[in-house]
Amino acid sequence: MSFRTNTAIDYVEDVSPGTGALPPRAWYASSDAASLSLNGDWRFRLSGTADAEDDSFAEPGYDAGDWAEVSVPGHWVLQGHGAPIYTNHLYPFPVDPPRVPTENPTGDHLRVFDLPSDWPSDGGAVLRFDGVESCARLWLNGTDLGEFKGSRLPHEFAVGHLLKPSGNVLAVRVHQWSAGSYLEDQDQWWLPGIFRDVTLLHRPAGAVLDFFVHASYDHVSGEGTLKVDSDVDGRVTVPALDIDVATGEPVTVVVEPWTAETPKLYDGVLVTEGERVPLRIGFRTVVLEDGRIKVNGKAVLFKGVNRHEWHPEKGRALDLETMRADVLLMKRHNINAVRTSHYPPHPAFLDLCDEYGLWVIDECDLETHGFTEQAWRDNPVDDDRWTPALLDRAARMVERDKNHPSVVLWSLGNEAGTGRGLTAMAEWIHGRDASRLVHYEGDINCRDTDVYSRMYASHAEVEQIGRGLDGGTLKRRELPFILCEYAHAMGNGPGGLADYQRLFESYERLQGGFVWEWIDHGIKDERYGYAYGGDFGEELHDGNFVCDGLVFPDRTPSPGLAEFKKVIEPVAFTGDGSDGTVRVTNRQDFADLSAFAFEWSYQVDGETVESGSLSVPTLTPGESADVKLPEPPADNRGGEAQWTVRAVLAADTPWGPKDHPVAWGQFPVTARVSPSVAATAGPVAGERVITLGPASFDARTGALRTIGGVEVNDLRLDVWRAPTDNDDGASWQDDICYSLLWRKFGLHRMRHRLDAVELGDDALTVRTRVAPAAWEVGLATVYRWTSDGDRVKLTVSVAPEGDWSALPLPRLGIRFGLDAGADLVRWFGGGPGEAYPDTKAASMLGRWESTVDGLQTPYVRPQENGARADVRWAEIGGLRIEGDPEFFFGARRWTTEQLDSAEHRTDLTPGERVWVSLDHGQHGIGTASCGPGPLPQYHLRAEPAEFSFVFSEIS
Ligand code: IPT
Repeated sequence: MSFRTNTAIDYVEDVSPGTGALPPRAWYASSDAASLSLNGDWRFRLSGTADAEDDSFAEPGYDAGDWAEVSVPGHWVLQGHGAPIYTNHLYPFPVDPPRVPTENPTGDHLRVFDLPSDWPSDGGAVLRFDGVESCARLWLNGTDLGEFKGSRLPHEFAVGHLLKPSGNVLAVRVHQWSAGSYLEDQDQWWLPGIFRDVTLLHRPAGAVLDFFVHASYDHVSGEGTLKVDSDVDGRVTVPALDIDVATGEPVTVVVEPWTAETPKLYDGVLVTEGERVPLRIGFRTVVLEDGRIKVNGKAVLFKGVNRHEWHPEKGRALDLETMRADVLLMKRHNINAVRTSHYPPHPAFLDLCDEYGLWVIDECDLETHGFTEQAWRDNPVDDDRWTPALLDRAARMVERDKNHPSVVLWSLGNEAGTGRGLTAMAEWIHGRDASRLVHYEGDINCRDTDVYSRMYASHAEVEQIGRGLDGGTLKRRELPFILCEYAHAMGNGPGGLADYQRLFESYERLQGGFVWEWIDHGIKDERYGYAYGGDFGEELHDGNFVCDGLVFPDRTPSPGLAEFKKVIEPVAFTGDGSDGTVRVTNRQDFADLSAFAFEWSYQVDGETVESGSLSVPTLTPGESADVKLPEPPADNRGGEAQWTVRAVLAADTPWGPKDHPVAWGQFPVTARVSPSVAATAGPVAGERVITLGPASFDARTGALRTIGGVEVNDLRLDVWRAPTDNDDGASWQDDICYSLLWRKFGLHRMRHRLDAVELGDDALTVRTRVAPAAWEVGLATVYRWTSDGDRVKLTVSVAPEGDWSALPLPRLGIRFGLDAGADLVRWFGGGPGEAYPDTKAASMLGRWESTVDGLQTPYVRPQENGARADVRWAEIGGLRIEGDPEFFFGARRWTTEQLDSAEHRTDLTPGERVWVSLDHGQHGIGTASCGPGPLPQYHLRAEPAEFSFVFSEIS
């Protein structure tokens, strides 16, 4: 005998989007209809399976007094019930669509509420859920309202007939796993719960239902045409434009258009018999024309980021201030576009994009990436049974967000392979909204899409595409190109941003890209600081691949964001300054330069000696002008001199204060004079010690011991760095996992053989061979010390031996230990932040100061970090160090080996010494954690090298 278990939960594994919900419509906040937020503390009971408990809890009178509480919006796994799971693309359950595991954490949520005393007695009411992961069934006052899937999409239910003045019982059963989970395999934490708002909306008789604001802009006539289609007839007024028309009627007037650079919104009102709805209208026209995405007649260049919703304590339950923080940070870092990877965001985020000005690719809540493991067999997007669910998702996104001027492209989803379901979505979207373009990266031939989009293509390939030499279908060849993901910002990096930007600006077909990604999804955790995949005992996980953002989990900008800001700045300063002019270019697409004020300053040895304002013509987009610099100040003091020019905000703006820096450039005037030390002192051998000028050395080993009163230990050649995530690369591209190669050849366990300690008349020379066990490769390394009596100069010569051709060096320099009291660091060189050969654009030449702790970049998974580039001199722990040539400077309270073995920040504890690194070279960073490695010009090849440092004690 066989029997089927509980059929009452069949909906969980049903491919359909659900039953009972109202048709999707525009999301808006009414001016006058009452609403009641049901956010707050809800009673909560977790059970291990979908049917462990019956639904009697939904009955009025049920006593949930002994249940726990969770806050809504929220994820129960971040509130002490169960644990989050992180997988990139693998489904954390057996792939057997649409079946899900019997072990299916199910959260029963219960909330009893009264209506406010002034709640209107007429009309209806709607209960709106803005986001529930992944499947919910609900009851109001014991009546079953239905169930739904589509986690990051709104669902509304008509409930007016069920409401009572007081004691309403809203019961919601949420299942972590459902058929919908197969459609939601995004690279992120699996976080069940009611994670967006729950709201009860009064619907007066004659209220607005759905409406569609069509607001186009004719860039030739300068006129905008407004037409508001509304399910319920009414009037539309826009006072600033003297508009007062019936719904459905077009009206054309002269307007200021909306763009991300000039986000002009007109306030309006839609009035029906029963309701007033505020409108914020932005006039703009998006078209595909001449193979370009054009807005208001102009091709746009996306300087974008991929934004997941993230908060280190609340997961994807974001409050308005967190959303605003994202938008402000983006605007302040010159970012002009967001792809809402990989689902429609909280609707308030799009309001902010309208208001502050960001182009948006609004992406549907759809990813089936895990099916790649079975060559996409059974992929729901190519199976007609799932098509209603896909169309439902497309409609819920488009209908909800269609009135946002910021949304310029709809995206079908991410990494879902190809199939008829996607085609159906694209057709439906094109039919419903002809005023925007359709994007989907997986559609490699652009069968259904209006833009050719790729992720992580190398610079070389992007250049081929830019030149139109990439081939592909005829349709694709006529389309513009974007990188919907590039520059994987995991850990230290991304490297190569400036090189991508140069390509975007060189080829018209390339319309920019979206850095992957905005924020590290680290979870605040007492044990680790921030937790990542595997920290919750997941049986399958993808480690810290979830921490790959331009901002840390707490939204502190990482050096990658500073680099991106520099690379995409809206004003370029070029030329060499030597002829007394600098070329200023307006790199914006729409605005002139009138929002910016310009300044010059003149530095000698990094110190500003004079500054003033620079007058720059307002320049139309794309236009350049040669601007005259003042006469250079007479007093060069024989030092290294340069101009710095900057563009800052001329006045307060909604997103940044007056004087907020937006762009800069530097132009050398007189070159640096390298330090010179006359070798006038000679080494003097004592019994145990050799002295040379201010320095003393171990007589047997030639090892440096002191410089003046400063003790120095273990000074020696260093080639090892704690591999970055990009050095570690990705499993699917082993060939560029440099750290594998480095470890294989033992660069982390180099041995230092002492060959000779030679005392000459004017130099102490220590000859060594630095090499790993088991291999023939080695570095013949000579340390030559000279002194003028006050200072001591070390010249390091390195000659590779053996075949190093396939093996770049992680770094090449020296390291040494100083007393732990060393703390304050001052330097003249690149700063204020870290920089490596291919992440150096934002490194500004100047005088900088920090503490040792302040030099560290807190990558969630510890790795090489904190180098300052182009350093002329640095001071630390009583020592002054001058480089010839300039060097990378770093200092930390732990060794490279400790940094290498740490998995979380909490594994790093200060030791007895401060370890200083002076590097002649660093290997580039690249983005091989998902994408190309460093470009060849940033490889640190093992080649003969010579570099010097002059040490003196600071008196
Ligand atoms: C790409 C995904 O679209 C994105 O969600 C994220 O996983 C990113 O990679 C890496 O962090 S897919 C890529 C592995 C081809």
